Amino acid sequence: MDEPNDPGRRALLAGTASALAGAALPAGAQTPPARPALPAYVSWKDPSQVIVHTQTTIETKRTAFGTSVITPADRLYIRNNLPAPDVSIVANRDAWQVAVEGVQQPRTLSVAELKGMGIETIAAVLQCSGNGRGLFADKPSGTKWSVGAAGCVIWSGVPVRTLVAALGGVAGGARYMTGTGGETLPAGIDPKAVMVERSVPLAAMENALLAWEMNGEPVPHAHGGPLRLVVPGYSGINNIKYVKRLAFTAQETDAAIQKTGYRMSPPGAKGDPSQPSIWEMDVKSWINSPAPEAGPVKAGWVQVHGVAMGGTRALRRVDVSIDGGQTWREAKFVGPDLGRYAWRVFVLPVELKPGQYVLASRAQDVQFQWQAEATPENAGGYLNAGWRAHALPVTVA
Ligand SMILES: Nc1nc2c(c(=O)[nH]1)N[C@H]1C(S)=C(S)[C@@H](COP(=O)(O)O)O[C@H]1N2
Ligand SMILES: [Mo]
Repeated sequence: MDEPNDPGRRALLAGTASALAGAALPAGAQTPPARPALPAYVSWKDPSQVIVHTQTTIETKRTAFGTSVITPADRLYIRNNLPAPDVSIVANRDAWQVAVEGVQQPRTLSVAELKGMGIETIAAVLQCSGNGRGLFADKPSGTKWSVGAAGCVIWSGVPVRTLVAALGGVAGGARYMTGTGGETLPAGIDPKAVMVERSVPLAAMENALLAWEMNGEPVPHAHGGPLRLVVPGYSGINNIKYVKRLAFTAQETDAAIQKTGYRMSPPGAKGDPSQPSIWEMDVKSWINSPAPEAGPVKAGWVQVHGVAMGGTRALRRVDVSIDGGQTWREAKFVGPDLGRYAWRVFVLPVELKPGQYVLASRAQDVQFQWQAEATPENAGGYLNAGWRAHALPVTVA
Protein backbone atom coordinates (compact mmCIF):
# COMPACT_ATOMS: atom_id res chain seq x y z
CA MET A 1 0.00 0.00 0.00
CA ASP A 2 1.10 3.58 -0.45
CA GLU A 3 -0.10 4.41 2.98
CA PRO A 4 1.92 2.54 5.58
CA ASN A 5 0.56 4.52 8.53
CA ASP A 6 -3.09 3.85 7.98
CA PRO A 7 -4.35 0.68 9.65
CA GLY A 8 -7.95 1.24 8.52
CA ARG A 9 -7.40 1.22 4.80
CA ARG A 10 -4.69 -1.40 5.09
CA ALA A 11 -6.99 -3.84 6.86
CA LEU A 12 -9.72 -3.16 4.35
CA LEU A 13 -7.54 -3.83 1.33
CA ALA A 14 -5.83 -6.80 2.95
CA GLY A 15 -9.28 -8.31 3.46
CA THR A 16 -10.11 -7.85 -0.22
CA ALA A 17 -6.78 -9.27 -1.35
CA SER A 18 -6.92 -12.39 0.81
CA ALA A 19 -10.51 -13.09 -0.19
CA LEU A 20 -9.50 -12.90 -3.86
CA ALA A 21 -6.33 -14.94 -3.37
CA GLY A 22 -8.35 -17.60 -1.59
CA ALA A 23 -10.75 -17.80 -4.48
CA ALA A 24 -7.98 -18.02 -7.07
CA LEU A 25 -6.02 -20.86 -5.48
CA PRO A 26 -7.68 -24.26 -5.14
CA ALA A 27 -7.02 -26.04 -1.84
CA GLY A 28 -3.80 -28.03 -1.97
CA ALA A 29 -2.51 -26.36 -5.11
CA GLN A 30 1.28 -26.63 -5.42
CA THR A 31 2.10 -23.51 -7.38
CA PRO A 32 0.65 -20.13 -6.54
CA PRO A 33 -0.74 -18.17 -9.50
CA ALA A 34 2.15 -16.39 -11.23
CA ARG A 35 0.47 -12.98 -11.47
CA PRO A 36 -3.08 -12.10 -10.58
CA ALA A 37 -5.24 -11.59 -13.65
CA LEU A 38 -6.68 -8.17 -14.46
CA PRO A 39 -9.59 -7.50 -12.13
CA ALA A 40 -13.05 -7.11 -13.67
CA TYR A 41 -13.19 -3.31 -13.39
CA VAL A 42 -10.14 -3.03 -15.69
CA SER A 43 -10.68 -6.15 -17.77
CA TRP A 44 -10.51 -3.91 -20.85
CA LYS A 45 -6.81 -3.17 -20.26
CA ASP A 46 -4.18 -4.96 -22.34
CA PRO A 47 -2.88 -7.74 -20.07
CA SER A 48 0.31 -8.11 -22.13
CA GLN A 49 1.32 -4.49 -21.46
CA VAL A 50 0.82 -4.21 -17.71
CA ILE A 51 2.07 -5.75 -14.47
CA VAL A 52 -0.74 -6.61 -12.05
CA HIS A 53 0.75 -6.12 -8.58
CA THR A 54 -2.62 -6.37 -6.82
CA GLN A 55 -6.26 -5.75 -7.66
CA THR A 56 -5.74 -2.04 -6.97
CA THR A 57 -2.16 -1.52 -8.20
CA ILE A 58 -1.44 -2.14 -11.88
CA GLU A 59 1.74 -0.91 -13.53
CA THR A 60 2.56 -0.12 -17.16
CA LYS A 61 5.46 -2.23 -18.43
CA ARG A 62 8.55 -0.23 -19.33
CA THR A 63 8.42 -1.83 -22.77
CA ALA A 64 4.81 -0.63 -23.18
CA PHE A 65 5.76 3.06 -23.29
CA GLY A 66 5.98 4.06 -26.92
CA THR A 67 7.67 7.07 -28.47
CA SER A 68 4.54 8.99 -29.46
CA VAL A 69 4.16 10.83 -26.14
CA ILE A 70 0.66 9.80 -25.09
CA THR A 71 -0.03 6.73 -22.95
CA PRO A 72 -3.09 4.85 -24.22
CA ALA A 73 -5.78 4.15 -21.64
CA ASP A 74 -5.46 0.38 -21.99
CA ARG A 75 -1.82 0.57 -20.86
CA LEU A 76 -2.11 3.34 -18.27
CA TYR A 77 -1.38 2.37 -14.67
CA ILE A 78 -4.05 2.04 -12.00
CA ARG A 79 -3.81 2.90 -8.35
CA ASN A 80 -6.73 2.79 -5.96
CA ASN A 81 -6.46 3.46 -2.25
CA LEU A 82 -9.98 2.11 -1.85
CA PRO A 83 -11.84 -0.33 -4.07
CA ALA A 84 -13.24 1.60 -7.07
CA PRO A 85 -16.92 2.55 -6.88
CA ASP A 86 -19.42 0.50 -8.82
CA VAL A 87 -19.21 0.95 -12.57
CA SER A 88 -22.87 2.06 -12.54
CA ILE A 89 -21.61 5.58 -11.69
CA VAL A 90 -20.80 6.05 -15.38
CA ALA A 91 -24.21 4.86 -16.62
CA ASN A 92 -25.34 8.47 -16.75
CA ARG A 93 -22.20 10.57 -16.75
CA ASP A 94 -23.88 13.93 -17.22
CA ALA A 95 -25.92 13.41 -14.07
CA TRP A 96 -22.86 13.04 -11.80
CA GLN A 97 -22.78 15.85 -9.26
CA VAL A 98 -20.02 17.77 -7.56
CA ALA A 99 -20.57 20.06 -4.57
CA VAL A 100 -18.50 23.23 -4.73
CA GLU A 101 -17.89 24.77 -1.31
CA GLY A 102 -15.83 27.63 0.06
CA VAL A 103 -16.84 29.98 -2.76
CA GLN A 104 -19.07 33.08 -2.57
CA GLN A 105 -22.04 31.14 -3.99
CA PRO A 106 -21.65 27.47 -3.03
CA ARG A 107 -23.55 25.12 -5.32
CA THR A 108 -23.86 21.56 -6.45
CA LEU A 109 -23.38 21.18 -10.20
CA SER A 110 -23.92 18.31 -12.58
CA VAL A 111 -21.40 17.32 -15.23
CA ALA A 112 -23.95 18.53 -17.81
CA GLU A 113 -23.84 21.99 -16.24
CA LEU A 114 -20.03 21.98 -16.03
CA LYS A 115 -19.85 21.18 -19.74
CA GLY A 116 -21.64 24.44 -20.44
CA MET A 117 -19.25 26.56 -18.39
CA GLY A 118 -15.96 26.20 -20.22
CA ILE A 119 -13.56 23.78 -21.86
CA GLU A 120 -9.81 23.54 -21.70
CA THR A 121 -7.50 20.71 -22.72
CA ILE A 122 -4.18 19.94 -21.10
CA ALA A 123 -1.58 17.22 -21.50
CA ALA A 124 -0.15 16.17 -18.16
CA VAL A 125 1.93 13.47 -16.58
CA LEU A 126 -0.07 11.39 -14.13
CA GLN A 127 2.42 9.77 -11.79
CA CYS A 128 1.92 7.93 -8.54
CA SER A 129 3.83 9.41 -5.63
CA GLY A 130 5.31 5.95 -5.14
CA ASN A 131 6.55 5.52 -8.71
CA GLY A 132 10.17 4.34 -8.42
CA ARG A 133 9.68 3.05 -4.87
CA GLY A 134 11.01 -0.36 -5.90
CA LEU A 135 14.24 1.33 -6.97
CA PHE A 136 15.09 2.73 -3.53
CA ALA A 137 17.91 0.69 -1.99
CA ASP A 138 16.24 0.34 1.42
CA LYS A 139 13.01 -1.07 -0.11
CA PRO A 140 10.36 0.97 1.74
CA SER A 141 7.08 -0.85 2.31
CA GLY A 142 4.36 -0.44 -0.30
CA THR A 143 3.93 -1.42 -3.93
CA LYS A 144 7.37 -1.85 -5.51
CA TRP A 145 6.65 0.27 -8.55
CA SER A 146 9.48 0.56 -11.04
CA VAL A 147 8.86 3.26 -13.68
CA GLY A 148 5.36 2.35 -14.84
CA ALA A 149 3.16 4.02 -12.26
CA ALA A 150 3.06 6.97 -14.63
CA GLY A 151 1.69 8.02 -17.97
CA CYS A 152 1.19 11.11 -20.09
CA VAL A 153 -2.45 11.75 -20.86
CA ILE A 154 -4.64 14.49 -22.32
CA TRP A 155 -7.47 15.78 -20.18
CA SER A 156 -10.40 17.90 -21.20
CA GLY A 157 -12.78 19.64 -18.84
CA VAL A 158 -13.71 22.93 -17.25
CA PRO A 159 -10.92 25.01 -15.69
CA VAL A 160 -11.43 25.23 -11.93
CA ARG A 161 -10.68 28.98 -12.06
CA THR A 162 -13.55 29.45 -14.54
CA LEU A 163 -15.92 27.51 -12.31
CA VAL A 164 -14.81 29.47 -9.25
CA ALA A 165 -15.24 32.80 -11.05
CA ALA A 166 -18.79 31.78 -12.03
CA LEU A 167 -19.53 31.11 -8.37
CA GLY A 168 -18.34 34.55 -7.26
CA GLY A 169 -14.73 33.69 -6.40
CA VAL A 170 -13.23 31.88 -3.42
CA ALA A 171 -14.47 32.71 0.06
CA GLY A 172 -12.21 34.81 2.26
CA GLY A 173 -9.46 32.97 4.08
CA ALA A 174 -9.23 30.02 1.70
CA ARG A 175 -5.69 28.73 1.36
CA TYR A 176 -6.24 25.23 -0.03
CA MET A 177 -8.24 23.45 -2.69
CA THR A 178 -9.63 20.23 -1.27
CA GLY A 179 -11.07 17.44 -3.43
CA THR A 180 -13.05 14.44 -2.16
CA GLY A 181 -13.29 11.10 -3.93
CA GLY A 182 -16.69 9.58 -4.62
CA GLU A 183 -16.04 6.13 -3.18
CA THR A 184 -18.66 4.57 -0.93
CA LEU A 185 -16.88 4.25 2.38
CA PRO A 186 -16.98 0.95 4.24
CA ALA A 187 -19.22 0.83 7.29
CA GLY A 188 -17.68 0.48 10.73
CA ILE A 189 -14.44 2.34 9.97
CA ASP A 190 -13.81 5.98 10.85
CA PRO A 191 -14.41 7.76 7.50
CA LYS A 192 -11.43 10.08 8.09
CA ALA A 193 -9.17 7.03 8.31
CA VAL A 194 -10.02 5.78 4.83
CA MET A 195 -11.52 8.54 2.69
CA VAL A 196 -9.58 9.82 -0.30
CA GLU A 197 -9.62 13.56 0.33
CA ARG A 198 -6.64 15.75 -0.50
CA SER A 199 -5.76 19.41 -0.16
CA VAL A 200 -3.34 21.29 -2.40
CA PRO A 201 -2.22 24.92 -2.14
CA LEU A 202 -4.82 27.31 -3.55
CA ALA A 203 -2.40 28.47 -6.28
CA ALA A 204 -2.70 25.02 -7.92
CA MET A 205 -6.25 25.99 -8.86
CA GLU A 206 -4.91 28.16 -11.73
CA ASN A 207 -4.14 25.13 -13.91
CA ALA A 208 -6.54 22.59 -12.45
CA LEU A 209 -9.42 21.04 -14.38
CA LEU A 210 -12.56 19.15 -13.58
CA ALA A 211 -12.14 16.69 -16.43
CA TRP A 212 -14.69 14.47 -18.12
CA GLU A 213 -12.53 13.40 -21.06
CA MET A 214 -9.18 11.57 -21.25
CA ASN A 215 -7.25 10.84 -24.46
CA GLY A 216 -10.28 11.67 -26.58
CA GLU A 217 -12.88 9.58 -24.78
CA PRO A 218 -15.01 9.93 -21.67
CA VAL A 219 -12.75 9.40 -18.62
CA PRO A 220 -12.85 5.63 -18.03
CA HIS A 221 -14.52 4.72 -14.79
CA ALA A 222 -11.28 3.17 -13.51
CA HIS A 223 -9.45 6.46 -14.13
CA GLY A 224 -11.99 8.58 -12.29
CA GLY A 225 -14.97 9.02 -14.59
CA PRO A 226 -17.47 10.57 -14.76
CA LEU A 227 -15.44 13.48 -13.34
CA ARG A 228 -11.84 13.81 -12.19
CA LEU A 229 -9.96 16.63 -10.51
CA VAL A 230 -6.72 17.11 -12.45
CA VAL A 231 -3.96 19.14 -10.80
CA PRO A 232 -1.18 19.36 -13.40
CA GLY A 233 2.32 19.05 -11.99
CA TYR A 234 1.05 17.49 -8.76
CA SER A 235 1.67 13.86 -8.01
CA GLY A 236 -1.04 11.21 -8.60
CA ILE A 237 -2.74 11.21 -5.22
CA ASN A 238 -3.78 14.85 -5.64
CA ASN A 239 -5.74 14.04 -8.80
CA ILE A 240 -9.00 12.93 -7.24
CA LYS A 241 -11.05 10.37 -9.15
CA TYR A 242 -14.86 10.40 -9.21
CA VAL A 243 -14.65 13.78 -7.47
CA LYS A 244 -17.84 14.57 -5.56
CA ARG A 245 -16.79 17.65 -3.62
CA LEU A 246 -14.43 20.53 -4.33
CA ALA A 247 -13.92 22.82 -1.37
CA PHE A 248 -11.82 25.92 -0.87
CA THR A 249 -10.66 25.62 2.70
CA ALA A 250 -8.63 27.55 5.24
CA GLN A 251 -6.96 24.38 6.48
CA GLU A 252 -5.73 21.16 4.93
CA THR A 253 -8.22 18.34 5.34
CA ASP A 254 -7.76 16.26 8.48
CA ALA A 255 -8.35 13.02 6.56
CA ALA A 256 -5.56 10.57 7.40
CA ILE A 257 -4.46 10.42 3.77
CA GLN A 258 -3.46 14.10 4.08
CA LYS A 259 -2.62 14.46 7.76
CA THR A 260 -0.28 11.53 8.21
CA GLY A 261 -0.27 9.95 4.76
CA TYR A 262 1.81 11.05 1.80
CA ARG A 263 4.37 12.96 3.83
CA MET A 264 8.10 13.14 3.18
CA SER A 265 9.07 11.56 6.49
CA PRO A 266 12.47 10.14 7.39
CA PRO A 267 12.91 6.37 7.13
CA GLY A 268 11.23 4.63 10.07
CA ALA A 269 9.26 7.75 11.12
CA LYS A 270 5.48 8.08 11.11
CA GLY A 271 3.99 10.76 8.90
CA ASP A 272 2.80 13.96 10.54
CA PRO A 273 1.60 17.39 9.39
CA SER A 274 4.96 19.04 10.14
CA GLN A 275 6.56 17.11 7.28
CA PRO A 276 6.24 18.21 3.64
CA SER A 277 3.12 16.94 1.88
CA ILE A 278 3.55 15.06 -1.40
CA TRP A 279 2.46 17.74 -3.84
CA GLU A 280 4.56 18.91 -6.79
CA MET A 281 6.52 16.44 -8.85
CA ASP A 282 10.22 16.77 -9.54
CA VAL A 283 12.22 16.88 -12.74
CA LYS A 284 12.76 13.30 -13.75
CA SER A 285 13.54 11.04 -16.68
CA TRP A 286 14.13 7.40 -17.40
CA ILE A 287 15.07 5.15 -20.29
CA ASN A 288 12.46 2.83 -21.76
CA SER A 289 14.58 1.22 -24.47
CA PRO A 290 16.76 -0.73 -24.64
CA ALA A 291 15.24 -2.35 -21.59
CA PRO A 292 16.81 -5.24 -19.72
CA GLU A 293 13.26 -6.68 -19.56
CA ALA A 294 13.33 -7.04 -23.36
CA GLY A 295 16.37 -9.33 -23.30
CA PRO A 296 19.89 -8.98 -24.69
CA VAL A 297 20.58 -6.13 -27.08
CA LYS A 298 22.05 -6.78 -30.52
CA ALA A 299 25.34 -4.99 -31.19
CA GLY A 300 25.19 -2.09 -33.64
CA TRP A 301 23.26 1.15 -33.75
CA VAL A 302 20.70 1.41 -30.99
CA GLN A 303 18.14 4.17 -30.53
CA VAL A 304 18.20 4.82 -26.80
CA HIS A 305 14.88 6.39 -25.90
CA GLY A 306 12.91 7.35 -22.84
CA VAL A 307 10.74 10.03 -21.32
CA ALA A 308 11.58 13.19 -19.40
CA MET A 309 9.35 15.46 -17.38
CA GLY A 310 9.89 18.77 -15.67
CA GLY A 311 7.30 18.36 -12.91
CA THR A 312 5.88 21.86 -12.87
CA ARG A 313 8.35 23.40 -15.32
CA ALA A 314 9.24 22.91 -18.97
CA LEU A 315 12.39 21.00 -19.87
CA ARG A 316 15.57 22.43 -21.27
CA ARG A 317 17.54 19.30 -22.10
CA VAL A 318 18.15 15.68 -21.31
CA ASP A 319 21.46 13.84 -21.32
CA VAL A 320 22.13 10.15 -21.76
CA SER A 321 25.05 8.12 -20.43
CA ILE A 322 26.06 4.62 -21.42
CA ASP A 323 28.76 4.30 -18.75
CA GLY A 324 26.68 4.75 -15.60
CA GLY A 325 27.00 8.51 -15.47
CA GLN A 326 30.75 8.98 -16.00
CA THR A 327 30.20 10.70 -19.34
CA TRP A 328 27.06 12.24 -20.83
CA ARG A 329 25.78 13.14 -24.27
CA GLU A 330 22.83 15.38 -25.01
CA ALA A 331 19.83 13.51 -26.43
CA LYS A 332 17.29 14.95 -28.84
CA PHE A 333 13.67 15.60 -27.97
CA VAL A 334 11.36 14.04 -30.53
CA GLY A 335 7.66 14.47 -31.15
CA PRO A 336 5.32 17.28 -30.22
CA ASP A 337 5.87 19.49 -27.19
CA LEU A 338 2.54 19.25 -25.37
CA GLY A 339 3.41 21.82 -22.73
CA ARG A 340 5.25 21.94 -19.46
CA TYR A 341 3.07 19.40 -17.66
CA ALA A 342 3.49 16.72 -20.33
CA TRP A 343 6.53 14.55 -20.69
CA ARG A 344 8.86 14.61 -23.65
CA VAL A 345 10.26 11.66 -25.50
CA PHE A 346 14.03 11.79 -26.01
CA VAL A 347 16.26 9.75 -28.30
CA LEU A 348 20.01 9.28 -28.58
CA PRO A 349 21.43 7.00 -31.27
CA VAL A 350 24.50 5.14 -30.02
CA GLU A 351 26.67 2.47 -31.58
CA LEU A 352 27.16 -0.32 -29.07
CA LYS A 353 29.78 -3.06 -29.33
CA PRO A 354 29.26 -6.31 -27.44
CA GLY A 355 29.73 -5.79 -23.70
CA GLN A 356 28.11 -4.51 -20.53
CA TYR A 357 26.67 -1.03 -20.30
CA VAL A 358 24.85 1.02 -17.72
CA LEU A 359 22.38 3.37 -19.36
CA ALA A 360 21.27 6.47 -17.52
CA SER A 361 19.47 9.71 -18.28
CA ARG A 362 19.23 13.04 -16.49
CA ALA A 363 16.91 15.87 -17.37
CA GLN A 364 17.24 19.58 -16.77
CA ASP A 365 14.36 22.05 -16.55
CA VAL A 366 14.20 25.60 -17.91
CA GLN A 367 15.40 26.94 -14.59
CA PHE A 368 18.60 24.89 -15.03
CA GLN A 369 17.50 22.51 -12.28
CA TRP A 370 19.02 19.10 -12.91
CA GLN A 371 17.26 15.87 -12.07
CA ALA A 372 18.69 14.68 -8.74
CA GLU A 373 21.38 12.04 -8.73
CA ALA A 374 19.60 10.47 -5.75
CA THR A 375 16.35 11.18 -3.94
CA PRO A 376 16.70 10.85 -0.15
CA GLU A 377 15.29 7.62 1.24
CA ASN A 378 11.97 8.32 2.96
CA ALA A 379 9.51 6.22 4.93
CA GLY A 380 6.86 6.10 2.22
CA GLY A 381 9.28 5.57 -0.63
CA TYR A 382 7.89 8.64 -2.37
CA LEU A 383 9.02 10.82 -5.27
CA ASN A 384 12.00 8.76 -6.37
CA ALA A 385 13.52 10.77 -9.18
CA GLY A 386 17.18 9.87 -8.68
CA TRP A 387 18.91 9.15 -11.99
CA ARG A 388 21.35 6.68 -10.49
CA ALA A 389 18.57 4.50 -9.07
CA HIS A 390 16.90 4.58 -12.49
CA ALA A 391 20.03 3.51 -14.42
CA LEU A 392 19.69 0.33 -16.50
CA PRO A 393 22.34 -2.35 -16.81
CA VAL A 394 22.18 -3.87 -20.31
CA THR A 395 24.10 -6.64 -22.02
CA VAL A 396 24.99 -6.13 -25.67
CA ALA A 397 25.83 -9.30 -27.59
N1 LIG B 1 -11.03 8.96 -5.53
C1 LIG B 1 -9.77 8.52 -5.62
N2 LIG B 1 -8.88 9.26 -6.29
C2 LIG B 1 -7.61 8.84 -6.40
C3 LIG B 1 -7.18 7.64 -5.79
C4 LIG B 1 -8.13 6.89 -5.09
O1 LIG B 1 -7.87 5.82 -4.53
N3 LIG B 1 -9.43 7.36 -5.03
N4 LIG B 1 -5.86 7.25 -5.89
C5 LIG B 1 -4.88 8.30 -6.17
C6 LIG B 1 -3.56 7.80 -6.48
S1 LIG B 1 -2.59 7.31 -5.19
C7 LIG B 1 -3.07 7.83 -7.75
S2 LIG B 1 -1.46 7.44 -8.09
C8 LIG B 1 -3.93 8.17 -8.89
C9 LIG B 1 -4.00 7.00 -9.84
O2 LIG B 1 -4.76 7.31 -10.95
P1 LIG B 1 -5.14 6.20 -12.02
O3 LIG B 1 -5.65 4.99 -11.29
O4 LIG B 1 -6.15 6.84 -12.92
O5 LIG B 1 -3.88 5.87 -12.75
O6 LIG B 1 -5.24 8.51 -8.50
C10 LIG B 1 -5.35 9.22 -7.28
N5 LIG B 1 -6.71 9.61 -7.08
MO1 LIG C 1 -0.43 7.06 -5.97
